[in-house]
Amino acid sequence: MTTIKGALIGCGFFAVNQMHGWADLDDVEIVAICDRDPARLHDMGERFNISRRYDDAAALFADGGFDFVDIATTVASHRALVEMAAANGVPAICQKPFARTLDDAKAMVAVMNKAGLPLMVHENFRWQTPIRAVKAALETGAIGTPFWGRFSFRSAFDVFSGQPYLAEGQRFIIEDLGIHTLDIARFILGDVESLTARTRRVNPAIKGEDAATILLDHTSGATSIVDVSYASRLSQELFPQTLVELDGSAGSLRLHADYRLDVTTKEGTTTSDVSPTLLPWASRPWHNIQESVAAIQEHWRDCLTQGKAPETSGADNLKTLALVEASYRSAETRECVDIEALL
Ligand code: NAD
Ligand code: 89V
Repeated sequence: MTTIKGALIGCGFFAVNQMHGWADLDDVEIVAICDRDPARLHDMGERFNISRRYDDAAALFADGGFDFVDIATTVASHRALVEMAAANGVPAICQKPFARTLDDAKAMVAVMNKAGLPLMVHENFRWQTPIRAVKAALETGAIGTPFWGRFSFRSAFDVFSGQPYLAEGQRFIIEDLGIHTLDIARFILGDVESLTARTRRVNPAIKGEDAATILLDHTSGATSIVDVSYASRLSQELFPQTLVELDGSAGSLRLHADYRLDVTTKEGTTTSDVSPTLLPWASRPWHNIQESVAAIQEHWRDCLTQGKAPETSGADNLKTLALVEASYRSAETRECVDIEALL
């Protein structure tokens, strides 16, 4: 068995999950880590027993000795780090949001393409077990051709305690969370032609919007709604579950709370439990996301070894990022935004 060697840049809040995921793969080894914050670098190094530690990404790349880099920093550094990977001939995974702007994202895709290197965006929500189950159920054809959908994430969970930077940006829920929900909508119902969005800031203690409602016109002719909120106190706190509703020509599908999937046809309703596995290092309620980290990492390993393009390649993610950009534009102008024109 050949071991694939990786380096991880950004030892913050979420990277711990990525380190656990890599540790679970027998044929992948993280050989070096990097963070400009010495305390975080030290903690991660001790926790996962990594001795090669760098406070500067340029020095990490200069020393080399790894087959891919996993960029787990926040968005401001993504472009520079992907460009560094390209310059050093290293395949890269980059966390979402891939880039601040579509222009940056296009430049990142182009530079990796030019270098002939694989690039995957860590867009993991579509890898969640319940979302894969929705896709599989749709693909059986039981509900026929879907003509309507809803992808809903509504919560009052305190995301700011783990990720304080989320309270600081002018953009919040669409860029951070809605980006996943929009990607799920694309994954389930296909690409999007145009969209219309409305946003609200309910929580006065943050700078960006914490609620958004987005109407999507899919190329297939289906219409869907993506609605996301961190301002919704509900009888049952569902963080971080995405609920899905699909109506098709022959039936319907509902992904309800607590990972219950109903598929209804003229024969009746079949209910199944599509709960994620609680991995040994995971904790509720994050286990759904944590399991999807392991799944996307396995996919990356398979893509690298088999020379396949990742599902959420940089080029693919431009189409998700375009939906984010279009949502902010539509909310500002109150007009319907053409997606193709952005790409
Ligand atoms: P964080 O601020 O806790 O961690 C980021 C770390 O990167 C920090 O320790 C910081 O010092 C380091 N860093 C930043 N720029 C650097 C640079 N140029 N060189 C070296 N180190 C650098 O952030 P986080 O909450 O862990 O989020 C990181 C990324 O992961 C964000 O893009 C966020 O959106 C994403 N995220 C994804 C998911 C998911 O499910 N996919 C969940 C949470 C966060
Ligand atoms: O997935 C994310 O990017 C996270 C969270 C689920 C908390 O919004 O920031």
